[in-house]
Amino acid sequence: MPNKPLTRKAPAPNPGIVHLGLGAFFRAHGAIYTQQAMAKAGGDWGIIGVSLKSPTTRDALQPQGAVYHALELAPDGAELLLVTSLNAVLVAPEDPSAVLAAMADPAVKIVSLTVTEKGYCHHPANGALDRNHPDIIHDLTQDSPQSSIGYLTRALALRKAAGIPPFTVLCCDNLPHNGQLLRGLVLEFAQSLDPDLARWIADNGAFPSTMVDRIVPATTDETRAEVARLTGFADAASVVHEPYRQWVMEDNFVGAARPAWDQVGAELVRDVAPFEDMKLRMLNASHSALSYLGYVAGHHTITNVMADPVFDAYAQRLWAREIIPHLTPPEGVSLENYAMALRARFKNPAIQHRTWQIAMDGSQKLPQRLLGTLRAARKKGAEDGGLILAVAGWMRYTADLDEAGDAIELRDPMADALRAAHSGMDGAEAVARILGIEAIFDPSLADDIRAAVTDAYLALSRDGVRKSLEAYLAT
Ligand code: CS2
Repeated sequence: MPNKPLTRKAPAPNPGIVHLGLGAFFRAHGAIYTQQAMAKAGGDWGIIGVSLKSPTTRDALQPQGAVYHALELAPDGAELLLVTSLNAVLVAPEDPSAVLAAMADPAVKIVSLTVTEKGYCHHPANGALDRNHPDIIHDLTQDSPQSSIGYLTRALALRKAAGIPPFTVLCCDNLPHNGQLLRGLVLEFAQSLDPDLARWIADNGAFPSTMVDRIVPATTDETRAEVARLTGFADAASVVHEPYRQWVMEDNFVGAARPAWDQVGAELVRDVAPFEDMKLRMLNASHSALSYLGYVAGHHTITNVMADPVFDAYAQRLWAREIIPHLTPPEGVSLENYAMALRARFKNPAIQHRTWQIAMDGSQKLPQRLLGTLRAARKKGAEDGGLILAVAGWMRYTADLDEAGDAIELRDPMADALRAAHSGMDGAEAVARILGIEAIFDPSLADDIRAAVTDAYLALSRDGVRKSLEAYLAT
């Protein structure tokens, strides 16, 4: 029997949120929390989703009334949810003024974002606005924006002009102090447009920091086929995710206006920093380390990497001896238990999370995931061989070929600079050149780790990943 077309049965909820960056992560995380919060406590919190680049998600969602299935995959079974919290989907480049109008609508109280690290047009090493970024150059001179910073600031200007309060800006990307960081970027951009606007945003705006967590691999044809098999519907926009989820946010919203996320499992706290440090430096750090080293060694998914005892032991030692000692746990949380839970999540055989996907955009991820911990370890003269291997593993991944001799598909906004660093260079020279990229490495840290990273890089290139990990584990 052919699959039925998916349609919306009940009316879409009235909008209260605009979300920039309608990828699989938000559809499997924030959109579900919001749906549950509306079901529990009511409120007009329908979400206008905005794709900043491509029409693909809109083209998938629109014909089915912006509803889709989320498939939760546990080691021992699957569970389906029909997600109905989206109100509409816009594609920014097709009609920037429609996006600005939605953001300037007084009914909209929150603009949330998952635009990935590189979507903030900032310098990863120090968080400053990248004024040479083509989108920022464009957005400072043209009314119709391209970047998320441009959209936020121009929409806030419209609200100021209309005499309505700003929306709360809710950053949901894996960046340290993400709210504070985004506030700084928006204020810097606004200052260049109009200092009065910058002052108004500083005085009236809110940029709560958040920690978001759920493993959401990219949807594939196989997962779409599985959703069709389970539901009987052809759903072009389904997402898959693990059972675990966490959302911790600073309780700082303009006019205290927000969905009752706290009634459906989100934690509203005064200080997000310990949660975000724990997540970025444990989950994301090991995710990146395992992805670079695993990818080069020929492992396609995190589950496969973790099924290899050498990688499993590497991850455990990294958490226990090189990361946890430099963290302050959130109150009541055991970091050892958190590590054990991570290990189980990474081993979930139902989740096919590709190392290639996680390895993407390393230049934007390294500082907050690995380099902060490395700096702390160096300062104390603490053990850091696993962190060094992770950094060297990333550099190895930016070289041409993996260990099987296949071309590495490097995806990174700095790919050209990284490739150039390797071109015609021997290993030590390539490492020195990459460590010289100041947008990633602060120069004093680069000097401090040069010798160790060079040794690790040469060992990885000469002996291979597995042998290098074995040698590390033997020390
Ligand atoms: C991953 C994250 O792709 C990546 O870089 O480390 O997307 C990770 O799966 C999430 O942060 C989990 O919450």
